[in-house]
Amino acid sequence: MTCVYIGLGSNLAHPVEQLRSALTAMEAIARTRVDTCSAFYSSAPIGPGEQPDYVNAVARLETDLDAIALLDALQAIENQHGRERSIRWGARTLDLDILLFGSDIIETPRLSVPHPRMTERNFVLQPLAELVPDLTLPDGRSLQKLLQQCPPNRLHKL
Ligand code: A4P
Ligand code: MG
Repeated sequence: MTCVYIGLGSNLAHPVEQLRSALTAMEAIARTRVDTCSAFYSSAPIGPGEQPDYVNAVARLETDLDAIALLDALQAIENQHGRERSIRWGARTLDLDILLFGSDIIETPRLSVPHPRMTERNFVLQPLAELVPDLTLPDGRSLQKLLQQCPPNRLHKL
C-alpha cells in the first residue's frame, strides 16, 4: 500500500457538502482506503477575478493503485461533482490534487508530484501539518519550515 495525501478544494455549490461527498466517493475507489481527513478550512481564493472563498482540506489515503490510475479515479469524482475546466485557477465545484504519492517524485505530462504549488499555499500546508506535523518532502524540505516561509493568506479552521 502507498500512503497518499490528497488536497481537496471547492468554492462553488456548497463547498462543505462537496468535500464531504468527495470523501465518501474516495472511499469507494478500488483498492483504496481513506485513512483520515484534516479539519475543513476556509481560505481566500488565489486566482483570477472575483471568486468566493474556498473550503480546503487534506485527506490521507492508502492505495494499491498506481499514481495515474488514482488520478483517473479522482478526475472521475471531480467530473461527477460537476467540475468544469475552463479558466485556470477559476472557481470550481471540486478540485482533487495528488499532493504526495508515497515518497515518489513524478514528472509526466499528466502528473507532477509532489504537487508543484503546494509549498507556497497555506491552505495545503496547514491541513497537511495537522495530519503529519513532522513531514519531510521527498526532496528533503521540512513541512514546518515551508509553513514558516509560506506567504500569508487568510485561512481559518471551520
Ligand atoms: N496534474 C498534474 N499534476 C497533478 C497532481 N499532482 N494532482 C494535472 C492532480 N492533477 C495534476 O488540473 C489540470 C491538470 O493538472 C490535470 O488534468 C492533471 O492531469 P485541473 O484540476 O484540471 O485544473 P486546475 O486545478 O485549475 O489547475 P491547476 O494548475 O492544477 O490548479 P491548482 O494549482 O490546483 O490551483 N485558492 C484557494 N484558496 N484554494 C484552492 O484550493 N485552488 C486553485 C487551483 C487555485 N486557487 C485556490 C485553490
Ligand atoms: Mg487540480
